[in-house]
Amino acid sequence: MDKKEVSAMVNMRGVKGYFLFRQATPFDVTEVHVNLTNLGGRVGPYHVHLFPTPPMRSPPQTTCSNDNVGGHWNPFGLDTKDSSYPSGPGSTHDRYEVGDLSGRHGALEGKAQTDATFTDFNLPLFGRNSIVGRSVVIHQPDGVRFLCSSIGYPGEVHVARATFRHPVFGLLTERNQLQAQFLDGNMPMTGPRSIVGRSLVVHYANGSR
Ligand SMILES: [Cu+2]
Repeated sequence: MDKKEVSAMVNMRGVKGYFLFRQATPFDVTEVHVNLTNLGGRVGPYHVHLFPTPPMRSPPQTTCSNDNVGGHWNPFGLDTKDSSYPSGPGSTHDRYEVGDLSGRHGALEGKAQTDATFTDFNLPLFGRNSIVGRSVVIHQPDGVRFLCSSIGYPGEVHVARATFRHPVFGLLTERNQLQAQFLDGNMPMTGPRSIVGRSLVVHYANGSR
């Protein structure tokens, strides 16, 4: 099985940087690298949320809304309101929601920038609980959603952009990416976001079908 490396590029509200996630096999820990600049002390908690950001450009408050990216990724159904839920870092990683990155590793309160690496025992890039294809949301200290970015394969997106001038190669690359998403189990088959009964349309870069 190949090791996985995915990232979420951040470029919103003046904040620039990235989240990098690496996991060698499903049985290894995940390495998280967070690099963010120009935070200006404006943010605090951050999490993996359920869905990727929408493809159309819109203001951050719409892009990161609950309708678009959903709530925290919490496949084991932990209750953050329960008195046993850890109030900060220091507990074993299985006691936090999978998506609760700042719960396990500390929030960004008061920071102007960060460049940190964490080891995470509860952040799978493989299998049905994978975070691949979801999004990272950074909140203001008061909890309001501030910015967000999808978690994906940076190399493939780059290749797709580079090859869309040649329609045939563009289509092949797009198909590879869709297959990768299917393998990660990120296409919901049940619930309000289910893909069942919908259609798949592959567009050219200029928007034509
Ligand atoms: Cu969040």
